[in-house]
Amino acid sequence: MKLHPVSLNFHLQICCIPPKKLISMSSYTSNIKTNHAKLKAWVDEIAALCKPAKIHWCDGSQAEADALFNEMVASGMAIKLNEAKRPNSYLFRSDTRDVARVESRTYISSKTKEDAGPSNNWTDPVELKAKLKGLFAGSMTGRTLYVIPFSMGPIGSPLAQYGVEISDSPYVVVNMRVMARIGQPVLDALGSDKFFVPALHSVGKPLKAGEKDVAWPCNPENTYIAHFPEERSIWSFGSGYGGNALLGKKCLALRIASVLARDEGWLAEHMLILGVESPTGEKTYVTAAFPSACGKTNFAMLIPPKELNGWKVTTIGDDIAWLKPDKDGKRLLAINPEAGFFGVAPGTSAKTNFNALASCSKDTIFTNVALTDDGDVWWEGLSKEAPAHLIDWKGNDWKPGQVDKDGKPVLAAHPNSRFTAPARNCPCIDKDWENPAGVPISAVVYGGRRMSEIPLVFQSISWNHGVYLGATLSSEQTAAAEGKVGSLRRDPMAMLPFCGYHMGDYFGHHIKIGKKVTNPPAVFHVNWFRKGPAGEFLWPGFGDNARVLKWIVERVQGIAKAKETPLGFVPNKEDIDWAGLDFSQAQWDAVTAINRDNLRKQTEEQGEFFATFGAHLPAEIAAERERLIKAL
Ligand code: O2Y
Ligand code: MN
Repeated sequence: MKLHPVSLNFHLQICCIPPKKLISMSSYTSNIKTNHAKLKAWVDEIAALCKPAKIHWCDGSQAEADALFNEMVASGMAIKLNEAKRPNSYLFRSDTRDVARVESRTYISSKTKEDAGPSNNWTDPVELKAKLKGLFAGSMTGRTLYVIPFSMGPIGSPLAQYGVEISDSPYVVVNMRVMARIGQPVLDALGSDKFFVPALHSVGKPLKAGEKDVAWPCNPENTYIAHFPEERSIWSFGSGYGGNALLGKKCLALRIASVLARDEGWLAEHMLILGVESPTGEKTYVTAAFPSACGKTNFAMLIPPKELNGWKVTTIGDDIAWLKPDKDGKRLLAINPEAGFFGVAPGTSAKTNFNALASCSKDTIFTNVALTDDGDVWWEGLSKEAPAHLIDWKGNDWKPGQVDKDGKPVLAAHPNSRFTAPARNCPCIDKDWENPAGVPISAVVYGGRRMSEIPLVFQSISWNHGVYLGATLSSEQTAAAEGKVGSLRRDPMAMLPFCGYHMGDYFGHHIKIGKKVTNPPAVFHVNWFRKGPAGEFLWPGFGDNARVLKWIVERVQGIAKAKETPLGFVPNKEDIDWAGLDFSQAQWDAVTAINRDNLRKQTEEQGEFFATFGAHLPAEIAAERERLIKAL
């Protein structure tokens, strides 16, 4: 990979900023203390297996992060961005073979295949552990082993979970520092014997004596993202990217946490959490699950149209929610276990998501976006016009309109390029986003990308009907690479790649949770993506989704009206606030129309999907489907 010198202009600009004292990792000593015998023994055991050159216990301080970034800039792994334009921010370029989560190499290695269920890759845990031990043996030779104690959730919260990631990637350390709470406060919370999830990670590229490192070490031929649910442990080998390597996120906060939640009576969900504040200051919290590429981060941070006088949206989280019954068994309380956003960059702009853009205006780690000549970042969709010259995500010169040898456009940023930004930088972050008690959840929203049949919004008639809506969540494919364009990808509760056990049992667990609280959240289904005969979107989306959100909140409050249909409760046009939007009755009819015959056919087709869960499918879910078929 080529690392380009950035332009003179950029150098002139950063020269005007007084240089930060350059601390190096070799002169940095973390002052960290623990008397957790099990943790120390685990670190010793892994060090003996992986044979690192050094061990560093991370304290999570700014000085430590500075030293790590300095080392990565010096080695060519990172590029410091223009301090005047993007303070305290860095750009990384991954190996071109290591650019996304790899579901085909992700395993739920429970004791039995039955417990992993039909939606997960499974290998016998004894066999997989033996294979992984072979791969990890000596894998950190020539590298530093970093010990990263981390908390998912505010430290000390009754809803938080602790983990310790061992990784040989300094990129992982600096990302984990943004995405979770790390360092001494976590060790203090762990005390001498508290439970933690051991999460082992190696890029799988040992360095021989004198061997020069590459900018992004990885081992794509031998990548494994393995979860051992009974042991509550994670072993990840060969990839340094995103969800494969930042083990607090998908691996702990969803796959392992879903198992903990099943066993302990709570929910670990692939859901954003937002707050809706009415003009009178009343706050209602809502969670929402959308399959990938359905605009979750945009919805979590939406800005309502100014004409919706005084209605505001605040963000608790954009990806994961943990929900627990409160001590009186009345309602569900939720936290966002994360501390940052690992957002997809392309398509993010001041128009689509002003708040996400503001979140990454400083203190941000960018991966696989393009570099501008003045040391800033750019990606497709950030501005209408691309700059006249860029260095693309592969490190090559790039000009607008560039095509490859087959005539295909060359992208400046990888489609899965990311920003890792602290949640505290988000202008609309909720004042209670770190409240250790969590926030009360009044509504759950499931959303799919459906071009026809499914109306803009409807409300379930009961919690169990809501579980059925989540279980049948699906999206039509948008890109040929993901499957046949337009074909339905079923993604129950948007958890298909993230549930750590049998999905049928997971539906049953949702049903049980509904019975554990006297006031379970109301459940809604939304579809922003309905299209007209010419392929045009029928709903404006983005900020106008706040109109739907307002109806949802007013339904919960018992204010808004709706009509009963076989699908559930659907608003009449007059039940929605149209201030500032000219939307005709015909447009409304088109975006909410129900074709009973087509819907019945689709509901009947769910039978094949449900059959894959065998006896694990709860009778309540089967009954909801039967009821709908009859009603249609
Ligand atoms: O490719 C990756 O590793 C990122 S995947 C991701 C990142 C942030 C939030 N959600 C997701 C996802 O796949 O759901
Ligand atoms: Mn996600």
